[in-house]
Amino acid sequence: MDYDRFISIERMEQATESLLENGRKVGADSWQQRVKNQSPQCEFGESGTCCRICSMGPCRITPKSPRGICGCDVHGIVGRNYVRFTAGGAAAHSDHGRQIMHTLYETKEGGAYQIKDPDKLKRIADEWGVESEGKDIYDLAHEMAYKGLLEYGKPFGEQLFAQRAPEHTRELWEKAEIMPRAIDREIATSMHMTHMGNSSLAEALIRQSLRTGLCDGWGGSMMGTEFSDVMFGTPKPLDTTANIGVMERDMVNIVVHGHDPSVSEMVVFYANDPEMIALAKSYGAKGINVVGVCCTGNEVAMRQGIPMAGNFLAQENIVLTGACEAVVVDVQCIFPALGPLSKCFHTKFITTSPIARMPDSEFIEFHEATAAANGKAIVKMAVENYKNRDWDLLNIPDLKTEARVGYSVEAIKKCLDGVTNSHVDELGTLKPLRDVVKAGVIRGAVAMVGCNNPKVRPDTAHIQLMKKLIANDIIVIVSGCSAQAAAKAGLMSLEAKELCGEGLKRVCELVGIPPILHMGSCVDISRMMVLASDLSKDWGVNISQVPVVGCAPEWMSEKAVSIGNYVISTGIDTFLGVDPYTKGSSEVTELLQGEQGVKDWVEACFTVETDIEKMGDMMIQRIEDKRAALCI
Ligand code: BF8
Ligand code: SF4
Repeated sequence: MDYDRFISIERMEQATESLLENGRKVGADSWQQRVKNQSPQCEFGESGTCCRICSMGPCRITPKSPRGICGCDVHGIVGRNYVRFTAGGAAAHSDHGRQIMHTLYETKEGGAYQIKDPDKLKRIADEWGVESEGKDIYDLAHEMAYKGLLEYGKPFGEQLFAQRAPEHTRELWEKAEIMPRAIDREIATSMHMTHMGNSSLAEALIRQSLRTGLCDGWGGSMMGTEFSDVMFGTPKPLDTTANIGVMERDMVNIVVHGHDPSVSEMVVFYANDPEMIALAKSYGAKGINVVGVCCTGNEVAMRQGIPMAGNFLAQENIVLTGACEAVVVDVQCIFPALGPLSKCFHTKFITTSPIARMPDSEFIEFHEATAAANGKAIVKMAVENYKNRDWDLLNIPDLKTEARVGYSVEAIKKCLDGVTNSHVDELGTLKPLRDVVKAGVIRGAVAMVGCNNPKVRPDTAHIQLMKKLIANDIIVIVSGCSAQAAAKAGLMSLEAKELCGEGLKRVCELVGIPPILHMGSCVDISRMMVLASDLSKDWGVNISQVPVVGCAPEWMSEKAVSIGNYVISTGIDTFLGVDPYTKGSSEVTELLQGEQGVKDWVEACFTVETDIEKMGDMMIQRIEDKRAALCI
């Protein structure tokens, strides 16, 4: 199959339509149909004004009934719902981080999990005050894993990684009383505060939301990212492919989906095992093709060059091709619909985590200690399923793009350093980036993140905004499903420089980068925090002054709310395309979006805007305002 330079939304939609047609032949359900079944959606839920925290409720706030049975007003109800939304997201991200720390604890010489980036481990040990000199690298890994796990429940003190933030940011956190403590404590406090008969003061609830977000972004997520790099390698630029056409007609297709790379790394390893490849050939396949969906897809794309088959709302499409031997999932963002859907085809739906158990799946429990055997069993099950394919149902749309991925902070510094020869230290420097932004060759940066949501025409907001921003010389850094939207459209190829303004185009040519930089999965938004923090220190200005904004135009998950809280707490204005169920309270809306709340505490706030063109204009304006304030 040839590669497409760029793929339009319309072509992707036509492909989806042909896949849905495939599904109709076998009586498959679809999210498109379920959206119709669920419409109209509940307005109380949407505005955040329904409380069912105790069984005197549910209480719904209307002009006729302005208080719940306990007397809680609308601001308390909306605020409590918002804290719980955040806590759910922080718990998910941080538990993923915890899993990574357990995997780190299982590393050993010659074992299933090893240390691929020992220098990074030593650097973090140094930051955490752990002596690494003269220690066996695996002893150090185990010591660091133990110390990292204590970050979840230590009785006193703040998150160790919070020390990375600039002095000024830390002062703001102290003053606002949002410095993140132990991760489990912030999540438990959020649940406790919102129990019936506790906090109903909106301001206190929003402060706790920020603090809980921070324990995720500068705690659990950051550990997830940093120690995944230590074990699986710190991403460097590499080429891969994207969109549904990465499924191969004559190969065993295994889709890895979810978030935790501990599982997918093993699947990728055994898909390359000569014994497994020989087995696949014995069934008539040409080999084994592993492709990724959602953030697991990002993880293995960034480190192994595994093709990215699709993002959140494309997950059913993968099965609908009829070419999928197995969908192997770990945790988060997995549609329970995949169970019944896989039954309409020959696909094996393999769940692996006790955290994500689903009906109609085959459960192969994945343990760090037995990872190799588990990984091999999964690949074998997929290979043996090739013979059950119904060739009449095969429909792989002809859509495939090229993408360059792998821009960790380390990789970005190295790329920039290579151009200027301003070799400062072995880790490189952000000075060239600062200089081109100062000179106005690049006007600024947008960190675009988050999901798809049927409330927004899938991928349109991501793609439309990215095109507008790069045309205006604004570089875009991406993660999660936003990254995959870019890759599917071809915006992550070097060719995408043709869509840029003159300044950004020159930089892309000189440095040899695409204008949209893939920084990884959603836990990797912590990379963006480190980048912003390093840039601000290098520049000698506060993070809130750097011409950078955040954006989640199609977000849907609790994790995205947690992310939003830590991104604004870090000093980065953030634009949302979907309201976080807060519009029912003028007080909560003012705290999150106005001048008097979070803006005052942490120098950044949210803007909610559903008109995409308008949102793009507002982000460009915000970047220009920040430039003007810096007199650049
Ligand atoms: O953590 S962007 S749909 S896959 S929540 Fe989920 Fe959203 Fe995708 Fe990754 Ni992030
Ligand atoms: Fe109703 Fe108050 Fe109970 Fe919520 S906590 S359900 S508002 S009585």
